[in-house]
Amino acid sequence: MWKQENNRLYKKFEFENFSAAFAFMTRVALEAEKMDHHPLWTNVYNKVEIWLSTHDAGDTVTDKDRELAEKIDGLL
Ligand code: H2B
Repeated sequence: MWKQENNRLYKKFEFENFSAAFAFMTRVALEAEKMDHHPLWTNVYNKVEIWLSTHDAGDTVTDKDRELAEKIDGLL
C-alpha cells in the first residue's frame, strides 16, 4: 500500500535478494524515463524504498505520482 505522508507517496518493497531488488529497480527506471517522472529511492540489499512527488508542482503529490505508483505496482 502506498502511504501519502509529507507531500510524498511512499512504499517499501522487499525482495528475495539484491538481484531481484535491482532487477525491479531496472524496470522502474525504464518506466520512469518513459514517463519523464523519476523516483527518489534507496536500496539496501533486498529492500527498495520509494518516495514520489512532483517538484515541478512545488513538491506535492500529483496525478503523475499516482500514475507512476500504479505502474510500479504493475512491475512487481
Ligand atoms: N520527476 C519527478 N518525480 N518530479 C518532477 O517534477 C520531474 C521528474 N520533473 N522528472 C522532470 C523530470 C523535469 O525535471 C525534467 C526537466 O523534465
